[in-house]
Amino acid sequence: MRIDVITLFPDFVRQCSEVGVVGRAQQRGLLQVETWNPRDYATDNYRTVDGRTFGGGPGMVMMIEPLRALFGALREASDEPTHVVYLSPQGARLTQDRVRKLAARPRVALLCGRYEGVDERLLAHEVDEEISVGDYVLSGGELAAAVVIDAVGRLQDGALNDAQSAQQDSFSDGLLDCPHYTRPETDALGTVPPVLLGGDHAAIRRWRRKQSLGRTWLRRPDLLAQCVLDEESRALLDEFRREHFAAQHLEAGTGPQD
Ligand code: 4HQ
Repeated sequence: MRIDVITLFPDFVRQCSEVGVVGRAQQRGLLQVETWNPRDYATDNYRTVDGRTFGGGPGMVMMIEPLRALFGALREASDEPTHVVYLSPQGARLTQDRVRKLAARPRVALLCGRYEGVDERLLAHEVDEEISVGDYVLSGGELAAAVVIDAVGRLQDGALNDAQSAQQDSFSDGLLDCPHYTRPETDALGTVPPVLLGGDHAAIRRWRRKQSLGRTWLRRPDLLAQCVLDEESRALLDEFRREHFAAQHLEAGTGPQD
């Protein structure tokens, strides 16, 4: 897939996308990230890309004209239609579901705003989808775009090896990830759950599923409420809850009878 990023800071976005799994996906030709700088499409001597906001008040707004010219060039240069995303706190929250849908498209353009954002008329005309990476304010859309590139890039076929498999991720089934451990087996900080050392793969799968369910119940009940659990999952979650309450009573030196 190809991602075009429209940004006043192309070097920053490119550097963000060149590391790790997603950088490797680009080297393998699974993902292509290109940048477009609105400043290159400004027509005055100062290469102006922003103007004062009508109605007064502080802050600048990215102007229509350079972006119109840029989108003209971008669409001219693409053989396929491009799905255009504007990153902003007013957008729909980015979820793994949205990431999957974007990852399935052949071409996506990410429009990064600086200052107070982009003239609304340009957005209405060029943008297909507005996405937010969370309810906080960034100083520009670049970091949000880097988040999208990373999450989408790693889902490209061949980007992850078996060990990294996307199926094991948090959210791949709507649940949080289970805990992970590595050497040493025993440490001053504690011991590894024995089931993980035993080599009983069915028991390990069951334990991991139970932890995923339990952690989602403890930490993100909102996510759990969205899940349809089969009978085995409900049983595992019940088991987790019983163990959780038993451990709590043990800690408090009380029992369910108190
Ligand atoms: N901004 N999710 C304001 C964000 C943001 C977010 C990007 C700041 C756009 C104009 N983008 N500019 N949160 O805070 O995506």
